[in-house]
Amino acid sequence: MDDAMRDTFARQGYVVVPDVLNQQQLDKLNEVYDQHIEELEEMRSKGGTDKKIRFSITWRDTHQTTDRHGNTYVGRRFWSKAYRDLIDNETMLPILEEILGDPSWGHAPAHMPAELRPLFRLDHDNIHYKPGRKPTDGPDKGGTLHGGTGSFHITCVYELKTVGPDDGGFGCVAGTHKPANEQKLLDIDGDWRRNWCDTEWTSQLPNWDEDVPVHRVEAKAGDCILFTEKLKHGTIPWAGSGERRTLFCKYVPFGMHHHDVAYDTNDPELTERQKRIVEFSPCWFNEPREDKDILCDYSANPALTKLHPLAHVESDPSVLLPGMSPPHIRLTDETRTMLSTGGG
Ligand SMILES: O=C(O)CCC(=O)C(=O)O
Repeated sequence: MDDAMRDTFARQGYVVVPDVLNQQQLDKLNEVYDQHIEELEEMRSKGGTDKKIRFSITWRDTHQTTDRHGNTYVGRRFWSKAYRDLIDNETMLPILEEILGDPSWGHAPAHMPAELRPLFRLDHDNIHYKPGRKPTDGPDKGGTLHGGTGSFHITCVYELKTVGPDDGGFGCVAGTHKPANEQKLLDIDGDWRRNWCDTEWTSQLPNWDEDVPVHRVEAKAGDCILFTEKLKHGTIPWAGSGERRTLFCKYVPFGMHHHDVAYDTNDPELTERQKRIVEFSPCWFNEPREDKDILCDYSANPALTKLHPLAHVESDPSVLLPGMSPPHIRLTDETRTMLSTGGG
């Protein structure tokens, strides 16, 4: 990451990294994507599913997996080599290492030992598709704003087709990854989560604070929008005549649970580095979300909840870059009490 990119990311909470994927990579990704869209169209025509909704293409081959730490779960696989290669894309890898490894950005807990800092993890990934819009299509409401300053994951958004200025897709409220700006948004009267963007089908609240502008983010096929999930962001209704084909890879620092999709680390097609990035951490600085534990059976896998000996209740804010926020260390009340009283 050069200094200009670093400054942009620090100021806006996102940056567009140009030309991350070349034409050959795009062709390979799109070719496999085509096959899955065909399957989807078939399913939809049988099931009568609404054609206009935004959706994730989530189904994958899954396999019973036992990882290096002795945890057993059902793990998903990637569609093809082109998709596996996104896990550790050569351009994004050093950027991810820096932002998830250096606690000054507010993603890695300050108490994480230096040797663990480069060991970020792919927490989960999503694949989004929207068909090109036709004049006969009904309204599209897009999505609500979400994300918040206590988050600690960051996302690589790979565009497989160009997103033009009025097409829609990824949008955000620039700068709201910093608590002072987030507060300006929270102070706006009205339902700013829903009414954040002017489009044919949605409108922004008239009293919007201009200090926190909404950005509609354009990108060429092959660009990667990198954003921090501290930033308020959402989906702008799709108005493009072409398809939206977007891949989201969501990464967390070492030892931080977020959504915790399990991957099949025994997939022989993964390289050693890819395996390392998709496998669960051997011990943790926070604890799993109770509402997400359907993804992985933590009770059967105690190693998925084993705390790192240096786990703390809070991350020291003194290490942060100006204006940034520390990660929220999610812990059960019981663990908090245990750590606060010097146990463990
Ligand atoms: O690009 C988009 O549609 C927004 C994605 C989003 O909201 C997310 O990844 O959390």
